[in-house]
Parts: sequence; C-alpha cells; structure tokens
Amino acid sequence: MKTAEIMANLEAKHPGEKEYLQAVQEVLESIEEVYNQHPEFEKAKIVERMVEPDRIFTFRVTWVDDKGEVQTNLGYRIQFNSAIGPYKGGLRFHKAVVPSMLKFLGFEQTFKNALTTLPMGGAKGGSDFDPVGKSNDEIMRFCQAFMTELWNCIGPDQDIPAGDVGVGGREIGFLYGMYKKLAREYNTGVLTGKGATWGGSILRPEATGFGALYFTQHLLEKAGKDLVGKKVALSGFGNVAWGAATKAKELGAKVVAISGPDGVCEIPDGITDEMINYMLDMRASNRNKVEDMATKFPGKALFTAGKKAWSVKCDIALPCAFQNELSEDDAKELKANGCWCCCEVSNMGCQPGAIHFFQNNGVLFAPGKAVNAGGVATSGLEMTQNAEHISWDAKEVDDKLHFIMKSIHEQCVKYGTQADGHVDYVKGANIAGFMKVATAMLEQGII
Ligand code: 2IT
Repeated sequence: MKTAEIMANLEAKHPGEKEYLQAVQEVLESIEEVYNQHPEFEKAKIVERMVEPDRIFTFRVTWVDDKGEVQTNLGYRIQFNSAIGPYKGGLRFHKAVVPSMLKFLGFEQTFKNALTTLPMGGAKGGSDFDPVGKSNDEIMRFCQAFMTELWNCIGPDQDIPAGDVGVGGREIGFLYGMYKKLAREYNTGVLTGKGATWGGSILRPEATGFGALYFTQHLLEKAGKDLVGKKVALSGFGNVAWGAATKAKELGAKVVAISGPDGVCEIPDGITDEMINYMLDMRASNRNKVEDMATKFPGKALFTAGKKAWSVKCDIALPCAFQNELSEDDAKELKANGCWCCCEVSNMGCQPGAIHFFQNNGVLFAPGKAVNAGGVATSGLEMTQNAEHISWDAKEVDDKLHFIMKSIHEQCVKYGTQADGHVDYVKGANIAGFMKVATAMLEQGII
C-alpha cells in the first residue's frame, strides 16, 4: 500500500482538514501489513475508495432566537460508507463543527460500526450551532429548522441519525417531531436515542459509558488486573461521562475526577450517586460548566479552573469528552502520577503523541472505536426493537451489550496480538473493522 501517496492525494482534495487526515493516517498505519497480504484489495482500490465519504449534504439552517433575531447556522450529513448496512451515526451540535470534524467522525464510525457485529454502515452529521446558553425553546426551534433540510436525506432503512456531543434525548425528540410532520412517516426507527415511551431502547442513554466499562473490564482481565478500588479520572460531565461514572462506581472503582471546558473537579472521596445524578442537571442547564458540581457539593468536589482531569492522580484515565483532549504532555503527567491504563471513550480523544507515549511506556491503551462502540451498538439494538415493534427489558439489552463488548474485545485480541504476546488494541480494532468493511466492498463490486 502506498500510504504516503494516498495521504498526499487526500490532503490535496481536503486541504487543511486536520482531524480527518489524522484519523485516516492512524488507520492506514495499522492496516498496512495486512493490506499488503491481500492483492485483491489493492486491485479494487479498496483503501482509496474507503477513505472518501459516499456523499455529503451541506445545508443552511435558519431559525429565530428568543430575542426575535434571525440566526443562521450550517448543517451537514456525511454518509460515509454503506458496505455493511444503512448509514448510521450521530449528530453533533457544537460551535467548532466543520466538515473535517464530521469526516473524521464518519470515517471512524464506519470501522466502529463494523466492530459491533451488527449490520450498520457509517455516517455522521451535525451543525456549528452552539447549544451553550440556549433556552429550551431555542433548542427546539433550531432542531425543527435543522430537520426541515435533513428529513429527505434519511430514513429507517437509509440513514439513521442519533445523538452525539450537544444532541441527547431532548434534541432527538424535537428532531423526530419535525421529521414525522414533514415525511408523513411514523416509523420511529429513523432516529435512535429516542424517549423510552416512543421507541427508545432501555439503556441507550447509559450504553456508551456502560459499554466502555465492560470493555475496560475485559482489557483489565486479560492483563491480570481488575477495577475494584482503582482510582478513575474521567473528562467531561455529559451523557457519556455520566454512564461511565455510573458503571465505574457500580463495579467498585472510585471516580476521583470529572472535568469541563472551564476546569476540573477533584472528588477525593469518590463520586456519589447524588453527584452522578447532578451531572444530568448540569448537561440540561446548557451552562457547560463543571464548576457547578463544586458549588452544589462544597468540600466534596474541589474545582480548579483551567486544569484537566489528567492532572489528578489516578490508576485509570477515561477521556469522555472531545477529540484530541489528551495530549502527549497529559499522557506524561498521567504516567508520572501512577496511571497505568487509558481507555479512550471519546472519539479520537488522545492525540497521536499520547497514544505512542502510552504504548511505549507500558500504559495499557485501547482506542475509542472499540471502547465506545456500545453506544452505537445499542442504537442498533434500538433499530431491531423498532423493526420488530417490541421493546426488550433492561436485562435483555444489557446482556446483548455485554456480549457485543466481549466480542469487540475478542476481535481486538485476534487481530492485535503481537509476536511478544501483548495486545496492540489500536491495530486490533483497526484491522478487525477494516477486514469486515473491505471484504463487503470487494464482494459488492466496483461501485
Ligand atoms: O460516536 C458514536 O458512536 C455516537 N455518537 C453514537 C452514534 C449512534 O448512532 O448511536
């Protein structure tokens, strides 16, 4: 495989799209050896086709704020790859959303979805709409305006969006309300992450965080370790961090830090159930401040402005917020403070320098596309329940989520075990995902 040439071509077509190029580079580095053993892939130009999205929709979203002023944002849906099923992936509402971010997320999603064992292709979408400081009414008007453009790009068998950063159950409700009005289609399976009374799967809100902790358990078990009594530092306080904190505590770990864009809250005695519940209020408030936790629980949650969760002494680091949130310097600080494991829960949460540092310094590391796949996997389970017009109970969903995370771990071990016996989870996840998508593309001909 001519990695340098492929990267140069991609850069020429997508100049300056840093996150996108970073994600592709990481995957190509991992799969090069396996790819070269399959001349049929080379002949069909599988990689050259796989790195480009199938199609991109870009649209203007105009809405009126509470002051009566007209606001304009950009909206996108990137349908990345449909080799193994209909397009599937979240919507991100964040002020920093640009095509590069959504292309990297759609690319990653393709491999992640392949790992889940379920038949889902990869997609991502979103808007540069900034939910911070917006009222509930403004969120509703924006979601409605966004859907007036998105509705005819999606469908329960074509493309099934869900939440991501800035899009949770509330937003999915507003989006679906407008979808059914415009499409006159009443199949709730067009979106996942819905409310529990109208087709949403039990445990979908918890699934990304729960799945991440199940994966972490398997990884620790393989390394002869466990979670009990271990100190966990996690970043963020949104839906993913909330699910991760809930399950980490339940499994006997002690969550000693959460963080936000404003700084970190250290929780020396470990997070309590009350604090975990309060994370939901913090997210719903749209204030985007982790300091609120310290104000609510004085003396128990200690806020430091401008610091990251990675400055807090821990055994296990769980990035749960945003891409590139953990730098090489952060990795060095973590290691110096005794951290020996990092499971990436956010998509591409660690910078390449951080990953290399962990891997070269004996810190167990697993990438987001394996660790966080429980979220989209449970979206897949929601689609199945919708298609069958039934809902499963919590045990059924949790058992299936467990099975899927175990299977993802096994795929990483199968494809990532190195000559000396240690598991390279980055290689394992990338090769396993790639082999599935590449095989499907090959079998479907040159399209
Ligand atoms: O990054 C992700 O996997 C998600 N935001 C979830 C996507 C989904 O379709 O549930």
